[in-house]
Amino acid sequence: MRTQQGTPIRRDAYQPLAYQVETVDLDFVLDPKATVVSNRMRCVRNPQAAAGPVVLYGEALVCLSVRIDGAAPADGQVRTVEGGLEIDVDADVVVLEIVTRIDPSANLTLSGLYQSRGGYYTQCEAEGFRRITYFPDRPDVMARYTVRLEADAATCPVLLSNGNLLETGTLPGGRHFARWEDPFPKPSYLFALVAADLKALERKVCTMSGREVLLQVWVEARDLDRVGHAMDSLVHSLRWDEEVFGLELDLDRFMIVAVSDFNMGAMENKGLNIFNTKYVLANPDTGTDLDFENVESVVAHEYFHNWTGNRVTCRDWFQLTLKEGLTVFRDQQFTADMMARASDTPAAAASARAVTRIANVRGLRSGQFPEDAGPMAHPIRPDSYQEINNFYTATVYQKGAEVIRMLLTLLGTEGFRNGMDLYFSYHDGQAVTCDDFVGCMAEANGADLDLFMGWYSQAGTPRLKAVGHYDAASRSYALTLSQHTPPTAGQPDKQALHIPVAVGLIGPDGADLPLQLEGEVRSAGTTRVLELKETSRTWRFSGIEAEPVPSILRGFSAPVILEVDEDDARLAFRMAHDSDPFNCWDAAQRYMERVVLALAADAAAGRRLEVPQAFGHAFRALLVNDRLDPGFVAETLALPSETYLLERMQPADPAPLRAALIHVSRELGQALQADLLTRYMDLEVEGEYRYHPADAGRRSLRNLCLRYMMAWGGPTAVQLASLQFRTAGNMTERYGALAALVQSDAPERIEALAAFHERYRDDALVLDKWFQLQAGAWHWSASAPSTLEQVRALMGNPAFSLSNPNKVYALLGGYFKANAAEFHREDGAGYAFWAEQVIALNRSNPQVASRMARALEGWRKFTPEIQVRIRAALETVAAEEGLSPDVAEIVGKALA
Ligand code: B3K
Ligand code: ZN
Repeated sequence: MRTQQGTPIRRDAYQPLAYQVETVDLDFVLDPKATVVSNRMRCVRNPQAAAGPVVLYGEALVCLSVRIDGAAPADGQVRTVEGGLEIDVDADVVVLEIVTRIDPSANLTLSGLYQSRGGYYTQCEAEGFRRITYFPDRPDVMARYTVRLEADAATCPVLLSNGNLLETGTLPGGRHFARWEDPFPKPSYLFALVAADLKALERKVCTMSGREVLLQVWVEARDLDRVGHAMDSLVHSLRWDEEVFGLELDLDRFMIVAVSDFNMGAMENKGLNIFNTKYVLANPDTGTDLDFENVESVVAHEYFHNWTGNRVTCRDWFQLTLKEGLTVFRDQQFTADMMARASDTPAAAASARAVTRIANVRGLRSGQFPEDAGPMAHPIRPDSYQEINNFYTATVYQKGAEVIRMLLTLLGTEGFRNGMDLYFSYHDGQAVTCDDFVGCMAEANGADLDLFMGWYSQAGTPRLKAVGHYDAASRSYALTLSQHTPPTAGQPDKQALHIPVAVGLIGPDGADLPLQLEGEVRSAGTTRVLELKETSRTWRFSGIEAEPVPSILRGFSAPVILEVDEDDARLAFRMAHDSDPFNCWDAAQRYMERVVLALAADAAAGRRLEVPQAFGHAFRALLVNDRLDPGFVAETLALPSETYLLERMQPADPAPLRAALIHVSRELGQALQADLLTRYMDLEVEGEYRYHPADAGRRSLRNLCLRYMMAWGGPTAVQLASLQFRTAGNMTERYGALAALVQSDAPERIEALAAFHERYRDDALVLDKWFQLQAGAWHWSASAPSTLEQVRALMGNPAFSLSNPNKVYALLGGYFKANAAEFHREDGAGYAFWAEQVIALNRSNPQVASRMARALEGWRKFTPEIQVRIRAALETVAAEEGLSPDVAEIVGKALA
């Protein structure tokens, strides 16, 4: 049933199962070491499938008994096969009763049923349900569930599962039980249970059709003062989905539960979302503006899955982007709308939207572009995998969302909504494919999207080249767009894709020109979407009085790398005049990238580093422009991420890149000391903390000014940072000051880190920030201790634990993934440490181990000397006995 380990599972091998499950009745007698699960399934032959046995997957289960239609199985009727059981059945309908035993306390994988701080929690996506009971654990098996839970009443007073509560009661021996029923058929990956000592914040709201629903956010009692924002976010999400997509909550009760030990962000189990505490808990004293924003968007994301994922689900895991790309797109739109709605003026709203879009694209460029350029490159709908958990990727999620956004761009708001409506009208209650989704978009709009499907099958980031030519005699401007996608692992040949390219032309005075394409009778608008469907095509704009400056790919209308020949002066011009805020930001990023990479080349060659004066001027012009929204200015003045720059540097070399980044920061800090200080002083936010885009923008720019000041150094910067640290009224200011102080080697650095630790010593989530900040610390001065030594020392801190994913992501992830120059140190000690930790994690939690392993997958972009050292570390891990499929796939592909 399961192919041998190491052999990939292929998308084109999909076959429906011979037997589906109609109803499941589960009974859990919860016990830390010996939980007994009784499972009664009514299985029905699938007339569309080839004949075959009932296929039940199972992993880490002790089978206690099997009964078939109430009787013991005949000899040979039940076969144990690799990965589960097969049962031969003649009838069209059969009732199977299977009792198994599991050990939640020993389950460190955090997949299936496990324990966290004394409670019981589940995580079933993608294939965790088979670690709870034998089941056809595939998303195309949708069944109706009832669940009975029984546990110790003192330690687990709260018993939750999907759907509606039917009954509760007490039992002898200090035990109690609850019965739940989920009225909606669902795939097993959406099953959940929670049995723990929790308290709920509750709210009742009316849905659009006037039904009253109960919303609950369950947390440990001590955290109740931090759940208000999550509850508000849930209410906002519910309203937004009603208003924007006409989608209503379909249950009488919707629950969110927070748990400290969780592999990822959150999980959309039907009616019972389970969240990492990181994405539920936030109050001004413990959460930054970014935390507030993340809570809001993750709550929204999981809530939106109720329709895009749960009501309509995936036929198989290759279709993952069907629900993830679409739901990320929906949460991005929600965040942009929320930010805009909270803004005080239309200009502020536009700016807030741009800031959201910029954050999306920053994430794509630093997270997805490297993936597309490395050994894990895959289309948003992969063709094969060895371990599905490795495919919850930036490509499936973030690039998947960009693909949906392109559909919106091509079809318009109304056309897109019509496509969504058609999708639900055809497929509600079904498990479907990406073709079904795009088919609805095409049908609802009479559009031809055949070529567009290439985005689902082709891996790699397309290069879009733009070349313009102005002809003064005919007063016309010709714009030629060409596309080319470099080969990716296993996909040497690429075809042309359907790319929407939003374009504007800026006149010499900085104003957008009205656009009239050759053959049109009049001009229309100042931004036009050109649809590139071939390798290359030229568009001609007429009535252009003087040579314009083109602004290509406005709003980042496609997930491509834009190649356009622009000199520094033209970039500075666009920074000052591009009416598209995204492209204005992008011009600044391109300018910074060019300056930093040139300096890195100088550093590598041992030349003197000099920042061009014009760059300082362009930077200053943005810094002092108080007509611009501070949040937007903060985005434009923040250097491109090191991860993204490493991707752009050929060959990648972290040490000179870091030297260049430090040099640029110092030079800007010095040249602009006075302006930075003025801005810093002016941007202080008075009054009580509120999570609001305007305030968040001011705090963000103010903290950035502080970091530039600190980069240059000097006692004023240290004093200001210390003062901000000591007097901060909220976490955004406190953490911002700490992040600045960590750049210095003044005694205040140590004092602040100690004070922060002391204040939050019992607060796991805040301590994660403390770990992460130190793991990501740059080496600003020769006297600072090495980060690796610090990370090793921090692993000994009593608050650190390898079995808590948040701690691993903060400390080890902070070092491996967000501190390139320190991790790639010349002596290779960073890699030895990486191999040691990946091997240790592989034994307990393969999913977390695999995430850490991925830190080195892009190793072939580095210099030959660096590659030699990394190869040795990869080979050490590859040679390890008992490697999980998760880690084996990553290192195997990296070395292939
Ligand atoms: N669907 C889950 C992710 C499950 C990951 C399993 N390894 C969260 C989300 O995307 O909403
Ligand atoms: Zn999701």
